Amino acid sequence: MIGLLLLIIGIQPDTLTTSSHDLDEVVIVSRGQGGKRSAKGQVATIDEHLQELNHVELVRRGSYAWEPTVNNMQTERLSTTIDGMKIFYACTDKMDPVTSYVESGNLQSISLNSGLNGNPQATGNIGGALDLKLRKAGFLYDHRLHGLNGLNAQVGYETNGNVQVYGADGSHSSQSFYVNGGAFFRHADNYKAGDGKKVQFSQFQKVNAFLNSGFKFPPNRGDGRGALEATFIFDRATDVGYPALNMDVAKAEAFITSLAYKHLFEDSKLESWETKGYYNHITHVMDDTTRPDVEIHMDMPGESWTAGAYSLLTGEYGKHQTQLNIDGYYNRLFADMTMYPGGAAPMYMVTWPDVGTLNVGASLTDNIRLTDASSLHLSGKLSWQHQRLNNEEGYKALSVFFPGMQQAYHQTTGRIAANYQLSIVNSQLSIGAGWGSRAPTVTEAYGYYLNNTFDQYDYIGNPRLKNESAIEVNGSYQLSILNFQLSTDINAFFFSNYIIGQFEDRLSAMTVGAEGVKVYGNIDHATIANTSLTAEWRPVSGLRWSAKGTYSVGRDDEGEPLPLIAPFTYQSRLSYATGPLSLQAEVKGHTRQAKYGKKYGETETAAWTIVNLSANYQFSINHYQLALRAGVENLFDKNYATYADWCHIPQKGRNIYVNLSFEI
Ligand SMILES: [Cu+2]
Repeated sequence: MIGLLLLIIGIQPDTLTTSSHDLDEVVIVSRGQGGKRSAKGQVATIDEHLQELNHVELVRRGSYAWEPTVNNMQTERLSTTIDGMKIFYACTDKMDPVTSYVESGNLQSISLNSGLNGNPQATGNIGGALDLKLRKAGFLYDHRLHGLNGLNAQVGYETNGNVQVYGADGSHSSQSFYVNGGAFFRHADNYKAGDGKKVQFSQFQKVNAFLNSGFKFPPNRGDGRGALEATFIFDRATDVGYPALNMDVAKAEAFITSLAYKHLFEDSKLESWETKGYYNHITHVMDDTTRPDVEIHMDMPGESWTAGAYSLLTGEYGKHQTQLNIDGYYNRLFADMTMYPGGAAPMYMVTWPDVGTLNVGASLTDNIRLTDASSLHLSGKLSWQHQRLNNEEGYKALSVFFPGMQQAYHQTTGRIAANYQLSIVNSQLSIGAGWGSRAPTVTEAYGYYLNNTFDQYDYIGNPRLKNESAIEVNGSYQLSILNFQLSTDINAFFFSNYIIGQFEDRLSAMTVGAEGVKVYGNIDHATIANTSLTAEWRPVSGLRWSAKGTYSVGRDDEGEPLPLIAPFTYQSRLSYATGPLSLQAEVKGHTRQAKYGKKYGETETAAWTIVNLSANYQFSINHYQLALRAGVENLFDKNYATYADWCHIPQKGRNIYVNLSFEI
């Protein structure tokens, strides 16, 4: 309710999405009306919220910290920002995608820009750009004399894995000041797969606390108003199991903070000018001490520090709505490994050689209203980065494989995208094209003997990699007739210098049980294409049926399938709402993954189908608003794994959940 009454610092630059709504897909995390949302409501994990987005799939290594993919591309080809802030994960094994360092309670929504049309702060986003929008109470926009207070709490339970969720937050808003903050706790034991068998090492625990506040300066005559905003998030996961990997996590901790000054103009073509400075620090500590039969015990910590700033100017003149952004960040990544072979001296290795990356960029976005029925969206960004290997030992170790390698490198990357939209009578058409490039990641360029359980190879980075680039073409069409809606969309990415691990027979593996060594390399070209078809029918008021099918292909330069490309996936939902009660039944699954990346160590995944049921009841007691949600996931207790389940770890068997949220 508070969310409806308040507006976040007057007019947000986010309102741009109204003129480019088809390019931007949003899932609502917080309370409020409308939009896509998870059947579990606010209590759902960030990963469950992300599942609601088109183009998004999740790679699972356990029941915590799933890795989002967009258009069948993983982290390396995506940009993930938190309110425009850059943040980089600290695990050499990708156990901690940055989406794992926030909680549902922190967020208002998650927005996705598919493909090369990124948000202003995005860099390296060939597949897409996710921006996690923080939930700020915001200033009161009307002329109330007294401030407004809100309290909100959630409690949830799930039978499979004994999952417990507790969250509470409070807010206070007035015309010139707001503050909101809260805490979140999640606990899960090992879950059971469809055959009733416990999946060992699938437990986790997480605590999260956040605080946002804003202060508005008194108005300057004719010059608008300025406001200061501060954000603080602390997130800590402990005892996290990864059944698909050889190790677990003792601690994954993030400290995220920012301070922004925003100026809102009056009677001007300029709308707002926001300048934000931020800092975040991630500590990631892996742990294999709870695992039985560990041949060589290992310590593998990783750390990531990022400090940055951006300045975003938004304006509107005539038919143009324009955003100009300048940003810069400095990130440091360090990871090392100590092996303790029984009876011998410990072995020490630097796996990420304290790489310092300085990146600066400038971007321009323009939404042009051509006519009442058509618009053109243009966006472009140019970035330059400098990287230095600050750890001598790591630099020397890698130099053995790459004689003459430098201790510092620099790259220039860019992206440009155009999209044309046309509405005619009851249909909407959109076509777009773009080009973009990305620099190799720290793992791809400088990683040292990083074991990958997906194909059982040890990976070594390659400092001589060229930038990867891609041309994207996309199109979508939507037709609405009476209460029936049909939409289709298609996109294709034509890569040059696609970066992927390649066999290196001359080196032998370091990890016990590894098949061999791969070194990252550029392959001349590769293609990824995705298409989807969605139908929606509302025969009578309250009743809604929808169905969606997606199909993707990925090919390397020899025509062989790329790994982790979704087979045909489908989902159908039937929902009924009457007054405060809504009910939903869902069927989802995918066909056998026939075209799997055999060349890249992927093995085939079988077809599966599951049924989920959910119910939502909204009511009030003494002016307190309550929402009760309950449901069954995997109703028939199927034992299955999706193509994106790392090493085919089984998904949850039947799971009954119930959660209650209330607000005052
Ligand atoms: Cu890790």
